[in-house]
Amino acid sequence: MSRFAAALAIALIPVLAQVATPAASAGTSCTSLAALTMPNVTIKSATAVPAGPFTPPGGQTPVDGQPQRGSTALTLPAFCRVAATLKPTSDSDITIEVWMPASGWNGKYEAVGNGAFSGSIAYPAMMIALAKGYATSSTDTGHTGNNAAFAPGHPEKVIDFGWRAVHEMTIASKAIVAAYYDAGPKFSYWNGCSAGGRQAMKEAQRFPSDFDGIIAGAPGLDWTGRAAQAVRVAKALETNESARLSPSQSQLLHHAALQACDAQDGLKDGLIADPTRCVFDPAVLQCKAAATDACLPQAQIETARLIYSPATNPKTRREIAGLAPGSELGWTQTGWTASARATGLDQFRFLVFNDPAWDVQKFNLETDIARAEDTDGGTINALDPNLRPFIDRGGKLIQYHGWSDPQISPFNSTQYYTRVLDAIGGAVNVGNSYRLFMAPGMGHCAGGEGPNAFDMVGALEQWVEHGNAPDRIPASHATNGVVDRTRPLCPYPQIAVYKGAGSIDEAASFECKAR
Ligand SMILES: [Ca+2]
Repeated sequence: MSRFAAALAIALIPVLAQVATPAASAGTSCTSLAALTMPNVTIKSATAVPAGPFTPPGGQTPVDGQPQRGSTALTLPAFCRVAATLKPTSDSDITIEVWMPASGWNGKYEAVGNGAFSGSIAYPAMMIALAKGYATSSTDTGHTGNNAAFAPGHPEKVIDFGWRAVHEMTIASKAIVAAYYDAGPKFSYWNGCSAGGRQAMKEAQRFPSDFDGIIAGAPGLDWTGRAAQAVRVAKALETNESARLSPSQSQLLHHAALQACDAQDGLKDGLIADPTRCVFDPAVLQCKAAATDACLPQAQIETARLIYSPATNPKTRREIAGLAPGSELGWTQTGWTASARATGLDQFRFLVFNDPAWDVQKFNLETDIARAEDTDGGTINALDPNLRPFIDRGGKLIQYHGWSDPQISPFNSTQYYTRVLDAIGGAVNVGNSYRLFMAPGMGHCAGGEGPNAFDMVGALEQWVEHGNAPDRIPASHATNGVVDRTRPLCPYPQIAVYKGAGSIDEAASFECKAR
């Protein structure tokens, strides 16, 4: 037991004694949590929220079960809502919320992740978890606002954002759950995508005992490499309007990429199942004479090549991934997504150069990839391939990534997976604990032309609680709310291979196979 945990246990004794029958008097026991004392934790409020429609601060609510901004409130069961401030250092100011069902708790804890530079509680994801019966929590990662202006002069806040806020939140949340129910969670899970996927990997790498199971969606694990790529492309296009790709040119490029690689995976279905084998040269679209809508000028060919192309960290020789063929419909006219550009710009001006006036035109490919990685020093980047401690304690990790992600390159996921195999001994050792599921045609955490809806939490629970490793995970695609295709997602490097009979829109017609 750590010093912190020992102090916590002592602090909890009087509280637990008061909570004799938590299920029968949940309201009372909820408000009594306000008196809970823990080192470096200040409980700000403990409120019994009645069942009914709930609109969180900021109005963010889930849409179709996805934690995106929406307009309708979700009806939630009655729950205990605890808000607390954590100060693991004198410069820390970490806000967390912990929500616990007043009745019908499934005995589990599901922590949820953030996006980009975070800076706010992920209420929509908490609402989804709570509605399913989980105790759940989220943190603002130690600052407010979705940018990195907090960073200069605040190295401890950078660490809080990098990994400490999530870890401290997890420790405090488990204690609050234990105090409320008079029993800690039977199982603890992490569920996050994008920045939340990066947080997932950080937990698996640094704190192997925090979670029994971890879901890492589209992880921004090469945070500085992604920042460099987005800024590299923005630099080339922001002052050179004539080299940008219009939406119709991106569409043209997308069709050409499909033309080159769709059938290569064994089935012409509008999806590139294995972009690692896709050899696509945008030059096939080069205008032969005067430019028309059906061809691309030389400048646009070069832009496409730039967006696909990897760079290299000149110091480590590690590849910094470009985007995959098939992702073109998600590109913006200045390259990667606006969020990727904004996050990249903030990384350099606030965290690398400590100069709010730094602009993408100052980016130097030869020096700044390494400089960004060195400056970070593994604080935000989640590149450590040693998952051995997490695996040895029995942890399970499901990682997923859309192949058409225009925001965080899917090659980040495949490259990291390969590095883990290299580091700790091959697929046989790793496959019982860590599996990667690549989703053809899926965008960033959601959306896209490919099947992009699935139940990762359910798959993880089967693995953790019943020992059923996910050999295939059912996924579906819907148009206007109507499912028009189902397809299994397969553990990488397997892909879903058509059996040769039956509908290509039915998952049953496919098997997961290595090619
Ligand atoms: Ca195909």
